[in-house]
Amino acid sequence: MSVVRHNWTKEEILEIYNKPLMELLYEAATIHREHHDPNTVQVSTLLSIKTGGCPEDCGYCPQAARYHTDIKGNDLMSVQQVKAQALRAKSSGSSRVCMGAAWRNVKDGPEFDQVLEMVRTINKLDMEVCCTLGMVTENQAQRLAEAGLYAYNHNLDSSEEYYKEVISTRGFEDRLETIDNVRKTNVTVCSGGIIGMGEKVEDRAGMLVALSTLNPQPESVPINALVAVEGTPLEEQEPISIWDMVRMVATTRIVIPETQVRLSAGRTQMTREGQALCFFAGANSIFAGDKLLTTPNPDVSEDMEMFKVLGLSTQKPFIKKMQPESVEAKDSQYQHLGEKPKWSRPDYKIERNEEAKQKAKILK
Ligand code: SAM
Ligand code: DTB
Ligand code: SF4
Repeated sequence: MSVVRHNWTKEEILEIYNKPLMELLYEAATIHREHHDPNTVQVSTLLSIKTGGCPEDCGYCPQAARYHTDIKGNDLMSVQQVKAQALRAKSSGSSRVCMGAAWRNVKDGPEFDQVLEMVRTINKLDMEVCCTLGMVTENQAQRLAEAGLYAYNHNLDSSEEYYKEVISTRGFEDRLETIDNVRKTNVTVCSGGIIGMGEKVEDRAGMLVALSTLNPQPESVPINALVAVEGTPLEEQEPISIWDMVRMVATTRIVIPETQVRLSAGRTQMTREGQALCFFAGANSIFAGDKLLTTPNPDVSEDMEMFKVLGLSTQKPFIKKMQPESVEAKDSQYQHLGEKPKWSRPDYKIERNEEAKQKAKILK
């Protein structure tokens, strides 16, 4: 049985990533089988509960207000709308719902209270509930935990070095702090990143160093292929090859053996054969539904057909960790503290992101 190591070095991870492909696949698939059922895949449905208008400058993101993209923004959804969508997701085979909001950070107040109610509502449907709402303080993470949140997604996105080329409005260390705040609660951590943003293979390895040396390691690691959206600073980025995705998935499986490796954005560009290789290499989760947050994703029916062809079945909820209990708002032991997360690099600017902002202004 392979042991979980928290001292991986970049050199070791690069050596794994660059192995002859057949060696890499064999090693990853062997480790995958030691820790997971290779024939089940967790299906999670994304719900964009608040879309667009985000003040951040993440260079890949169509929801950043400063870029000129074609998405339709929305205010925070109602609890009833979320419940209806969660029920639909459950009936089509999802065991988890991930609610995303285009926020820089969580702010205490009525909108956060509404999100807490959404968490309670979905947990009561016996589904795993995940949220990705930007930065959170420890008190906010505790309130989410108390409402019955199962997982919190906050990605490192890239290596610490390349991160600085993509995002200026918050730092890598701010992200680590949010992950740390979540870790202080019973909520599991979901953290991964994006490949295909122009980073080097060394940056992919660097991101895996940062994730694998967290102790405990994240319970879930999404690997996204960049969806290059027109109007964002990364609009002209060439799509990555499937081999890069397979190598990244396999390497993640080897260095973070117990995690759910989530084959995330970019599946519309992958063939079934390509995705099958990713599952063989250790991916055991996907996002289902014809939309991710704002960009397209394969139809659920296509995914279910793929599962049939590959003999895969869908993972039941709460098999890795018990279902949390939801405490009602009136019984909560936590107060609104009105805290703001720290911001480590207030004056830092990325030229490419500034140019995209200027271009968006001219186009308006
Ligand atoms: N606003 C919150 C935040 O940034 O933490 C939550 C939502 S954000 C859209 C969640 C993650 O989606 C990002 O960290 C990034 O990894 C991924 N993402 C966003 N846009 C993407 C794109 N165009 N292609 C691939 N992944 C993307
Ligand atoms: C993650 O790592 N990928 C998902 C989820 N976590 C929130 C989001 C992908 C978003 C892709 C771009 C979009 O659809 O807006
Ligand atoms: Fe905002 Fe999140 Fe998009 Fe960054 S990734 S611009 S924080 S929605």
